[in-house]
Amino acid sequence: PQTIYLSDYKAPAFLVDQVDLCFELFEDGARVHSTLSMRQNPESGSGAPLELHGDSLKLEFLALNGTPLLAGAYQDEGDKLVIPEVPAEFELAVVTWIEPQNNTRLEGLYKSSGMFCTQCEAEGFRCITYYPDRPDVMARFRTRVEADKSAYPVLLSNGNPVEQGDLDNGRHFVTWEDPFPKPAYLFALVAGDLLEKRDTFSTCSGRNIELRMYVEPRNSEKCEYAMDALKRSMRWDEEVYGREYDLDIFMIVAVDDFNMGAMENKGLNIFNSSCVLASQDTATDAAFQRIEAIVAHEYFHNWSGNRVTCRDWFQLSLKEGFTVFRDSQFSADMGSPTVKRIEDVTLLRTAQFAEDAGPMAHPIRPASYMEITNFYTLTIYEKGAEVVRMIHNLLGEELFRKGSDLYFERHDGQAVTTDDFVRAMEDASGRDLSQFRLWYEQAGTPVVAVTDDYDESRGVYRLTIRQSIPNTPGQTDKKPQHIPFAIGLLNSAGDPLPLNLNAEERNGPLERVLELTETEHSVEFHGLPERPVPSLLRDFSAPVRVQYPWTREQLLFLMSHDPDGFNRWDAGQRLAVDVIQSLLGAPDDAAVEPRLVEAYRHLLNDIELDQALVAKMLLLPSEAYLVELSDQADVPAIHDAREQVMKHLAHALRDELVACYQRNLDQGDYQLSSEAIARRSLRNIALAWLLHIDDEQALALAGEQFDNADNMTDRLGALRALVNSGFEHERNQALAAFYQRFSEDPQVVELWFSVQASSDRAGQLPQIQQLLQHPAFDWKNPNKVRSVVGAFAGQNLAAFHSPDGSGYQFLAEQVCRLDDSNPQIAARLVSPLTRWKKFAPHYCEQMKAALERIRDKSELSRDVYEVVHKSLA
Ligand code: BAL
Ligand code: ZN
Repeated sequence: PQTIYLSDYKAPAFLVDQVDLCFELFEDGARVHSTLSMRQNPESGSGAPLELHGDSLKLEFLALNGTPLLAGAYQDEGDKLVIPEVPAEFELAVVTWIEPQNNTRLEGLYKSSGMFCTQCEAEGFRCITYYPDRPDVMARFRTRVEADKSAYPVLLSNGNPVEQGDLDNGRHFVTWEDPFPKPAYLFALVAGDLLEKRDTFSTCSGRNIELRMYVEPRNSEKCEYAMDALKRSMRWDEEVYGREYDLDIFMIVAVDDFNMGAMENKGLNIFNSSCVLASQDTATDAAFQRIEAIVAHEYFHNWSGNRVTCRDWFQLSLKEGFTVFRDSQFSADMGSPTVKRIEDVTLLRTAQFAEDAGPMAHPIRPASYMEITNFYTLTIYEKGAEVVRMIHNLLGEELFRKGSDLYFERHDGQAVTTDDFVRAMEDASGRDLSQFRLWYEQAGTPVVAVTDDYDESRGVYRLTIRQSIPNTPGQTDKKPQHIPFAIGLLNSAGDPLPLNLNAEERNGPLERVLELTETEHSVEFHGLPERPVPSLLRDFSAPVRVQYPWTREQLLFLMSHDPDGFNRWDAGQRLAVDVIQSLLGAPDDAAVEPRLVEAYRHLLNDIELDQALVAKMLLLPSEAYLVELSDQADVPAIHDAREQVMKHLAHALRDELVACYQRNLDQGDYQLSSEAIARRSLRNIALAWLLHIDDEQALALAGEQFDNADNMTDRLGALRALVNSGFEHERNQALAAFYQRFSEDPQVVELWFSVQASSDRAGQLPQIQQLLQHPAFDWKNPNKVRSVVGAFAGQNLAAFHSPDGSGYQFLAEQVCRLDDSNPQIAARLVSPLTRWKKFAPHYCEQMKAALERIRDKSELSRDVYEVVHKSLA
């Protein structure tokens, strides 16, 4: 496959002003009539041939200005249609025949549970018709959809409906018009027998917007939460960013078969069912929160992505990083900012740092790619959001808002670059962000190493801070980056100290953001009668790894005294990591740090501290995070050490855990408040720990909770605890009962699969093989694949990294199998193998062999080719 370089970017030779589409939908295929009003781009030279992208299309007709083009007047080059000579302005008519019913890649137009739907980002529109399928070609779309009226009563596309009527043979049509020029990746079409839920939203300027959700009738009771979340998002975007919705209708459709989580098509967002449908009985608290965040994310794209879009796919983080930052601010405002920050950083440090240290590492604005769908990554999204967050923090709330207003105003209706975004921030604030731009160009997670010394005679405490950025594929000798590094100092009583930068200063602030710009930076704090304890990188002010020789004493101290909630949690995580790492390879009866036990005891008894934070602090660092922190990871050893600590804590704190469980039992109706979520979280953590040590009383509590729960968080919490216990009989009973109860609900069945596949007790390889044979498993449904194969390889680390290599071979087999039907999902599944160099030699060799096995498959897709070849390079 060809590599595409940012440095080769050229403006499009031709522009499209208007697209008129007509879709004739049938059971055996679809005919797509397209009429493009095109002209030469005045910004590029004349004389270039017209090149249109195409993928898996059957061309039925082609005409230029009304004259049919015969073979010889154009070249069909497989992925391109080339017409050597065209006038400066012209109309091109194209008719293609496609087969949505056989489209298993789920790119372009396809069928899911009997309905037609589309996914065009990044390059799916070319699977529908020949078109200049690049985001800097923006056109007005008018779309007529024709289909059988009884099978497909609902016919949707972008914009507003302008015409509809009946046709012969029981067919009907609806025509939609979108007044906003858009790139083809934002095109959408849906046709199906769908239930419509309606609501309205009155915008800040008093316009009434019709809100509509379309779902399969069986999901009728699962729409309310997403609809409310949509209204909250619309209001928030007005209040916080001054962004008002622009069309008269906003639609959301839920589909079961979907590669991504959701898609922000203009006025017609399409969602993976699992990211939008929810009810108390079927969705966990985490699912509700995820739905709120994704509904908001897709809605926010209407401005950050649709009104202002990307010039090319190298700029993907322009819309994704900014929109993730916006949805994360929104979620923080809707719940607990500290808990949201902990969740975001956990994902970043566990998975994005791993990506940034692996063979697929890339800057948030990559310089090259083979297959763009491989670049919908944690780096583009999550690190991209961290980079925007740093700009926000450097500028402050007010200037950041001024910058975003200027960005939207300056670039409304344009396709632009990340540099345009940064320039708007600079112009609005007067700040120079030239060095900051390196965050967009350099891959890899900066390491910030901190040392300190205290001069008792002068009362001066000095921090010396060195930054370095590791080499990544194709990038060495990196320049120092502009890192905002928030710090505070505490005295031995736990009070925050003023940060005086010289002997004259008296009442310095209690927190400072140091702006690191050089490789080495030194800063002195004056007027300190004793050696302080540093609180570093508060609220995780930059996406970096901090190294500092913390003692366990200091970590315990920060855990209970740091006024920064994030750093309190982080101190607990660092302490637990240190304790677990010290037990790697130790005998089963090796002593576990007693101060860790006491710290957890204190947490369990602390009813003053925000209980949502307590729930987060009680979670031990995950195996995946411990692997990420290792050099030559021996996963079974990591698993054993973590288990040893967990079991020790559970035994030592048994009575406190039972008390915590009892104290947090709900009285009254199910609620989704932060407080109620924290209570459920605490009691389910207590249950999980107790069942981990096969506590009989907890077994009874879990049984009762499982049978009587009035919500999915508690029912699944009990099921998960039973599945991860040694009570085999009860585990099997609960799994069978759960399946029987929910077998008709695909989303809950996905949970049922993933609870087993991610458990080292219920998800050993033979059991995984059985799950693949289960009648509810479906290779064509990405959610099912993710809930079994993805959960096994990504979450059940001890089983996946079985010393005999069987887990790796299994994954290689499934990747090869999927590559023929859905290469995008296949390429994502390869991910756990890509970091093979990070594991102990015995594992790393076998992982490499599994990658080679995939590499040697015949007719490998471009998606999988890129990941595998870069991993083996
Ligand atoms: N644009 C792809 C889905 C999303 O990030 O919203
Ligand atoms: Zn997005």
